[in-house]
Amino acid sequence: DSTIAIFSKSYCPYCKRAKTLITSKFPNVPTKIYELDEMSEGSDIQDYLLEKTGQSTVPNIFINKKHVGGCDAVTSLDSQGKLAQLVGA
Ligand code: GSH
Repeated sequence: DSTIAIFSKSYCPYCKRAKTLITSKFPNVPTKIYELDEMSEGSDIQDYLLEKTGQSTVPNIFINKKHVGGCDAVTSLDSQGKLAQLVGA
């Protein structure tokens, strides 16, 4: 399993920012990116994520199977120095 899972949409600027932050900070950490707008099941997955996490927006990010939130959440964890700790890197 991947350490980080990012549910994204390919055109979403917040997703782009979050993907860049994570892949540049943790290039060696297994990360799976799902572009929901490019998947036929994308809207079902988004509905499921809403049910599971209460979050309807993308990016919707999980680290070590724990729901973390979106772009704002990872940016703020990073600036508090807590992101690497969650990732275990
Ligand atoms: N504050 C959110 C974050 O930090 O992640 C902003 C995310 C956001 O607004 N995402 C938009 C969204 O999910 C796409 S750019 N819109 C609803 C949708 O695509 O279903």
